[in-house]
Amino acid sequence: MAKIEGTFENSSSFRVAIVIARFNDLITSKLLSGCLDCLSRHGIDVNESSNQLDIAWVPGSFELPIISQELARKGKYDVVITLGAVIRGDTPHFDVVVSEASKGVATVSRETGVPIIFGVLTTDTMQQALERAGIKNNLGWSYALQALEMASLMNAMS
Ligand code: INI
Repeated sequence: MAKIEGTFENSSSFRVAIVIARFNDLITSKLLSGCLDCLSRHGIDVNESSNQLDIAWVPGSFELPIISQELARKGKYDVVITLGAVIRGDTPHFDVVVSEASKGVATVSRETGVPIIFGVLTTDTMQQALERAGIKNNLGWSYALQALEMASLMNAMS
């Protein structure tokens, strides 16, 4: 029996791309902080001069898939992390943005073979988003951890 799983032993060697939405940047910038903290604590150079990390900004979560696709196709990254925040409020636009972002990210990941982490908060209120972006917990940290696990798991599969 083969037990195939990701570990955190070689995390410091991975090359990571982050694609982050400017929409709701009060939230997404906090997710980014948590994400960078996790990557840094796992040995990844997150400084401006890093050759292990690139960060691309997009207007909103709707645009996450296309830029993730461009980055994944470069063959340079072990994993791509998307960061966004879609807050329901009263608008049906919410469903469109969330649906396209989630389906798009899943499709790009399967088609390129590069793991792409869906780090998009989907909440009913700004308060809930703030709670998940640092007031109670910072899910950006979790998304980075999931990225390192998936990068390792993909290596284990090859
Ligand atoms: N983009 C988000 O990331 N979050 C939102 O809550 C949001 N809302 O509510 O509209 C949002 N819209 C912008 C969208 O992602 C695109 O950038 C825009 O439609 C241009 O394509």
